[in-house]
Amino acid sequence: MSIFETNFARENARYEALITRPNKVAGSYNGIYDRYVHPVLSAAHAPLIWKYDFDPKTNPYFMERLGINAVLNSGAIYLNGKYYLVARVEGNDRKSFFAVAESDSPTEGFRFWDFPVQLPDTEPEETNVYDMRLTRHEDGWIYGVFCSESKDKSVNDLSAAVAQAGIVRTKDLKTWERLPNLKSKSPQQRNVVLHPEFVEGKYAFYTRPQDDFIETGSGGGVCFGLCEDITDPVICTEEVVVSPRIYHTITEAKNGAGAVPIKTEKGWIHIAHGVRNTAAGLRYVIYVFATDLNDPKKLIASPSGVFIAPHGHERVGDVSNVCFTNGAVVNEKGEVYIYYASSDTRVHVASTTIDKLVDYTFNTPSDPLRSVDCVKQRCELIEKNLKYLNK
Ligand code: M1P
Repeated sequence: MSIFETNFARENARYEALITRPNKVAGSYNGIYDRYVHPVLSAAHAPLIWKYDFDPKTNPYFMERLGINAVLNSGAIYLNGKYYLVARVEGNDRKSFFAVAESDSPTEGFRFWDFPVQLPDTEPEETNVYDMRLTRHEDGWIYGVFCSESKDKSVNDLSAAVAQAGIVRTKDLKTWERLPNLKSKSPQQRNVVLHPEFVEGKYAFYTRPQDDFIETGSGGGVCFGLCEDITDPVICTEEVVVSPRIYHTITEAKNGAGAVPIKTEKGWIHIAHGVRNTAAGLRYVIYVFATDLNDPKKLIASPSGVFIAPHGHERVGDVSNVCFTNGAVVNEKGEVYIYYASSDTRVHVASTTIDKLVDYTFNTPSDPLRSVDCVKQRCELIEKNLKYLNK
């Protein structure tokens, strides 16, 4: 066999083994959700045809020509019995794009379609796109809202950028119509999510106003605003804070909406991310809050602290100490699958049920915000348990 043939056969076998590898629940337990042993997507899940030139004449060593660096923050949708992830794929060139991976199972077997999403090129200044949230809206469209990033030409700094919310819509995840970027009063927006239902007859967005590309500055947290016309998307109401940043909590530095809110009998459940600063840099974790069914900007439950934090090998990657989600699905059995990325490098899944998520959201005490009160809160639990044990 030629070098090309040997290398091709080995890499193809490795790829197929990876895609068909069974996944299983990991050992850690909290009663709230299960984690899984293997990521559901990673750079190694990128099809070989995306990376290699398959012609032995022009690529005798079977060498990567266009490498993939990472597969991370993934939108998710459950359609006609199949699970679809619209992942952020980052090439070796640092540019991200979107690609659809499909599976019959929520926890394994995700295989990318042959071609990535080819977004209509309607924003000439746009350099990078990432982190799509997929909303199945009651108007009949599936919307993808993502970060559209361009260079900030107002300052003489090569790393200065502007983040805006890009919007596309589709019926089949294959053909995508691009709508104008969302306009709001904030100079920058990232982590914008479209609510799945009309609110007061209007489209409703969870936004994250920010003064700067990295720092949210005066931005008070995850906000909510309405929009009259999705084809000319402008936030026409005041952006009111729904889930605030709070001193000495997991949202102190910033936070952002994550998965599209999940409708339950008790309220909309939001799975978001919170960021705090540490001596080792920013730490991103996933947290949960709930809003009122009839008024989705009204916060009605705030379970204390972390829902998912990076564990073990999840803690290390291109941007270490990060857990981030922008996609979760619910199937007809009431099972919930939360797709989260670790350290901007790979995508994992955590599974739970609507019943457990509701129990977690509405029965986990909220953060009393001071150590002394946290001790009281814990002592109350201990006293209750001791009474129960000594009964
Ligand atoms: O690197 C961590 C995350 O940083 C950003 O999130 P935020 O806007 O809250 O800082 C996003 O760019 C996200 O893609 C990334 O995972």
